[in-house]
Amino acid sequence: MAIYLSSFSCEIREVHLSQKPLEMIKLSPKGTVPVLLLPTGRVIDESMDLMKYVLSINNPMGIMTDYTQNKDEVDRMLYIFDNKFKYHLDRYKYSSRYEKVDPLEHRQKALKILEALTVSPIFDTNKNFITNPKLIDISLLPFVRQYRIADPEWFDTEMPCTEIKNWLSDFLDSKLFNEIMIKYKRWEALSERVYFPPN
Ligand SMILES: N[C@@H](CCC(=O)N[C@@H](CS)C(=O)NCC(=O)O)C(=O)O
Repeated sequence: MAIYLSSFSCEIREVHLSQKPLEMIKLSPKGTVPVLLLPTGRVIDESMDLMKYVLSINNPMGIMTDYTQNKDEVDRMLYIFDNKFKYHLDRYKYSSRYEKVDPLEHRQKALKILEALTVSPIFDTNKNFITNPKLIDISLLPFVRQYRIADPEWFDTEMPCTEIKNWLSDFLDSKLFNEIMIKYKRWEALSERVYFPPN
């Protein structure tokens, strides 16, 4: 979303995490996606660094205004989601991969974090996501989307936090989300180059 919104253009290589290409590991041995290779040879392999980089070059819609106006609170929330929320999300969504975890306990702990977000000054209670997305939207909504996917029926019918439900639903219906969710074939050394956004 940050690449798309910044009108940055890049070659995109779809990677299967079960078969990471050597070309990727050579650029970034820690083996996580995304990995962005710049023409200068610089490699950016943390999603937040990547977002901030492309948006610092071109930020036509003022996506970073929440960050410039309230940097400490945005950083605090990003940290909580990257660490605590992700921790509970993994144990809720993939509980069988962990020993002795109660997925519902982790669902509840993640819910508390979502509730805390809704009372933070950076949470846009006017829900301007569609016309006016902010860094906090494009960085946190993918986590919330995963939280819903773990049990869509519970999320849609019983999850008590309506602000979060509406926020996610605006996102899932948005042109932005639907234009960036493109299914790509796995990249191989001899594949034709594929560009994002598509021409
Ligand atoms: N802190 C990293 C985390 C990236 C991350 O964990 N990405 C996942 C996919 S969403 C991944 O590449 N996992 C590696 C694996 O499953 O082997 C970032 O924000 O870029």
